Amino acid sequence: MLDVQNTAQPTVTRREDYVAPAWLVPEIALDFDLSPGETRVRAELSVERNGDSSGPLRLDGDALVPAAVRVDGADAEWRMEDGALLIDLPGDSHRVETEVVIAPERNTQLMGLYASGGNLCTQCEAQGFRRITFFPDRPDVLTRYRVRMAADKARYPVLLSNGDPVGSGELENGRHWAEWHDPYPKPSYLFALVAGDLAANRATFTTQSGREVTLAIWVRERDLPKTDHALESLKRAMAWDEQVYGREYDLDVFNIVAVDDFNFGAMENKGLNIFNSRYILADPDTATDHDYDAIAAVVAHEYFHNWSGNRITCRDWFQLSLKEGFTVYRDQKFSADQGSAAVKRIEDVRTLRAAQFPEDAGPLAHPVRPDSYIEISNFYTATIYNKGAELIGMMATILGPEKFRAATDLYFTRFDGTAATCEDFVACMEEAGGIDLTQFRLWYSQAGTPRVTASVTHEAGSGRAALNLRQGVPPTPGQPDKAPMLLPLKVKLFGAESGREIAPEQLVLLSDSEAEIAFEGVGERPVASINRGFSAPVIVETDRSAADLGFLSGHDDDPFARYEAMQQLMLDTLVESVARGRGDHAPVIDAVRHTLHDPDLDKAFIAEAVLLPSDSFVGDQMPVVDPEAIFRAREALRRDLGRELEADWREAYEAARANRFEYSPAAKGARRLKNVALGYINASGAPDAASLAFVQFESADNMTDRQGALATLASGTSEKRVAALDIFYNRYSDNALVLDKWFTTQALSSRDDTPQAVEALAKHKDFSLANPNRARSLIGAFSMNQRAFHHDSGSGYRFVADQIIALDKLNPQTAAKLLPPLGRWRRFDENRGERMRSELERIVATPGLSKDVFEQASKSLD
Ligand code: 0A1
Ligand code: ZN
Repeated sequence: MLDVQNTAQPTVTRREDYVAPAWLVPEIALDFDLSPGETRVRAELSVERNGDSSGPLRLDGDALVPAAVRVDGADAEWRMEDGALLIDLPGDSHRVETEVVIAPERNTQLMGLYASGGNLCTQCEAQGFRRITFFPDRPDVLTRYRVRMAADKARYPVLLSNGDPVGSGELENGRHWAEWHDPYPKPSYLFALVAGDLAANRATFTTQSGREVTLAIWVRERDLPKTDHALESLKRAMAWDEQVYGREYDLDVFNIVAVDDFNFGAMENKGLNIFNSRYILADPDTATDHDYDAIAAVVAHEYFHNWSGNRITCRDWFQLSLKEGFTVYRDQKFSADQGSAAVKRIEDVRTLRAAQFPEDAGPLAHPVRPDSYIEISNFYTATIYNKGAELIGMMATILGPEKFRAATDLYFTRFDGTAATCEDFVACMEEAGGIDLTQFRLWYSQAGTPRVTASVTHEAGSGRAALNLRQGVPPTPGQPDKAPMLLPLKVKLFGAESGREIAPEQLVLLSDSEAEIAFEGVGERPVASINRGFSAPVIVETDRSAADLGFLSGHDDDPFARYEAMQQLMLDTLVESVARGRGDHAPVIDAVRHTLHDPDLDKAFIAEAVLLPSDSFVGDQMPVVDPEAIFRAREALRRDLGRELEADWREAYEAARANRFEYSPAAKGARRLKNVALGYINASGAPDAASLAFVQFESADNMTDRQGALATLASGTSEKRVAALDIFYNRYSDNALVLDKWFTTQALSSRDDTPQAVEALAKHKDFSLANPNRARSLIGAFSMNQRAFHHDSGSGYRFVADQIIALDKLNPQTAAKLLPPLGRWRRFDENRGERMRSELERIVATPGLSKDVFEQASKSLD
C-alpha cells in the first residue's frame, strides 16, 4: 500500500451500489443574477418522493454555501454532508427553494459556471451542476427546466440557455433579462447557459417532418467567417441522422457556442451545445485538413447525442459508454460517408491503437462498463469512447445492417425519455437481432485487449486447409483471469502462388479459446487475410512471412486488410531491426513502391498505407520499450525508403505541388500524399529537402501545407528551421489555436534537444497552464514524443510531473488527463521505470492533491 500522508483516501463509488433516487425533481425554475465576480443563483425545485422510498432530500453541492433554504415558502431546517444539502421532508411532494452566490471569474476548474474570453458559460457533465446550485446531480433525475437570466446588457448582450427562448426585456442599471424553457425533461449534466458578447452565423434546417429549425453558431464577431464549415457540417449531420437512423431534431432552435477555455472537445447540452473553439473555427489559412475533419466529426457527435444521450440518457455514470460508445460509432460512420470509408477506418483504428490499446494494457485499464471510480471525470477515456464504439460496431456486424437498424429503432422507441443502461441496449440488439448475446456481454465487463493467434495449415495432396485460431485476454488490474470472448472475425483465403481468392470472405464467430476452420479443395498454399475491416478490436498474431504480407499489401481486396498487411510488414521489420541492430528493408521498400504505383488506389489511401507505424506503436510490440533503439531503427528505415524511392516521392510531390486549396476528399488526399512525400524526401537526406520544405512553407495557401512543411523543418538541422518557426509565430501570434500548433510542432520534433526546447517553451510568454488547449499543446504533445519524453536522464518525467502538480491547483481534470504516460513505467527498463515511479510518488505525496490526479497517480503505482 502507498504511504499517503497528505491525501485522505477519497471515496470509491461502485456500480453494484446503485440505488434509485429517493426523490425526483419533475420541475425546476432557475434564476441567475449574472456577474463575473458574484452571481446569485435562486432555484425553485418541485420535488416528489420516488415510490415509497424514505430518507431525506439530498441536494448535491460542491463548494456551495446556502444563503437561504425554504420549503413550501417557509424557512426550513437543513444540514450539510460532504458538500450536499440534506432536508428532512414530511410529505410526498414539496416546493424547495435555495439561494447561493458563486464567482464564475474565480472558477479555474472550468466546471460549473465560469468565465472564458470575457463571456460566461457552463460545463456540467459529469458533476458540474452541483457547483452552480444544490440539486440531485445524478443522470437518472430528469427535470423540466425554466431558466431566467439577468445580466449587464453592454457586456453580455446575448443570453442563451437550453430549449426555446420564451421572453426577454430590459431592466434598470443597463441590465436586461431573458427566459428559456426546455420542454424535454433532462438530467442536470445537460443544463447550460451562456452570457456573452457574441455574433451568430445562422441557417435554417427543415426536418423530414417539415419542422423548421433555426441553427446558430455563436462566436466572437471577428471569428464569424470561420464558422461556415461547422454550420455546413451540422446541416449534413442533421440530414444524415434522419436518413440513417430515422432521428429528427426536436426543438425550434439549435445553438452552438464556441469558447476558448474548455476541458474537453465539446458538450451536447440540450439545444445549446458548447464547444471548444478548436472544434468550430476553421478557414484554409488557419486550420489543417485534419482540423476540418475533426470539426465535422465533433459537430456531428454532439448533434447525434440529442438522441443517443439526451432523449435517452444514462442511468448512472458507469453506463457512460451507452451514450459515448454509441455516439462515437455514429459519428465515425457519418465521417466515413463524407469521404473515403476505408481511410476513415484506418484513421479510427490508428487512434484506437494509439490511445486505447495502451490504456487497456496498463495500470488504468478498465472495462467499457467500469465497476468503480473515485472521480468520474477520469473515465472519459478511449476505452469508454473508442473501444465502446467498436463494441457497437461488432454488434452491427453480427446483426447485419437491417437487423441493426431494427434494433436501434427499438432502443430509441423503448427508452425514449428515460435513463437507460448498457444492458438495455444489448437486450434490444438481442431482441431485434433474434440472437443470444450472453457471451458478447463480456466485452462490457472484461478489460484488456484480446489476442488472437492465427495460423494456416495445408495438405497439398488432399486439398484440405485449416485456419487455426486461439484467443486469450491478458490479466488487467482486478481481473487476473478472463473467459474467452465472442470475436467476430472476417476472414478470407488467397492463393499464395496465383494470388486468387480461394475461399470467399466469411464471418467467423470465435467463441472458444481455440477453433479450427476447415476448407476443402484448396489446391495451393493459402494465405489468410484475417480480421478484415478490423471487424474485432483485437491484436492478431500470425506467422505470415514478409513475402505473404507483401503480397496481401498489394492484392487484398479489402483496403483495410491491405493497409494492415503493410503495417505488419513494417512492424516486423522494425522490431527485428531493434532486436538485431539491422533489419532487411527490401520487402518494405518493394511493398511501398508497389503501393505508390498502383493506379487503382486513391491518394489518401496511399498516403496512409506508406506511413511507418509510430515510435510508440513499435514500442507497444516489445516486451521492454527501448525508445532510442526504436527511434534509430525507424529513422534508418525512413532514410532507406526516402533514398531508394526518391524519384517516386519527387514524382508524387510534384504531382500535387501546384494545387490550389480546395476542401474535397480528392484534394485532401493529394495534400496528404504530398506532405508524406516531402517527409520522405527529407528523410533521404537530399540536399535540397530543406529548401523544398521552406518554399512550401512560404508559398502555402493553406495550413495543412504550411504546418506540414514546418513539421519537416522543425525536426531538422537546417538554419531555415529557426526562420520558419519565427515567421510562423509572428504571422499567427494573435491566433491562439494556431499558436497551439506552434507549440505542438516543437514538442513533437525529433531533434536531440527537444526536451530542453520544451522546458524553455514552458517559460515562453505565450505559454499558460490555465488554458487547457495550450497546456495540452505543449505538455500533452511532448509526452507523446516517445524518444524525447523518455530521455534516460528522466528530465522529461520530472518536467511533466512538475507541470501536472502546478496545473492540479488550477484545473484537476485537465491535470489528470496528462498523467497516463507517466503511469506506463512497467513497460520500460529499470532506470526509466524507477524514475517514472518516483515522479508518481512525488505527485501522490503532494499536499492538497485533487482526487482526479490522486486516482490516476495512485492506480498507476499499484
Ligand atoms: N459528453 C461530451 C464530453 C465531455 C465530457 C465532460 C466534459 O466536462 C468537462 C466536457 C465534455 C462529449 O462526449 O462530447
Ligand atoms: Zn460524446
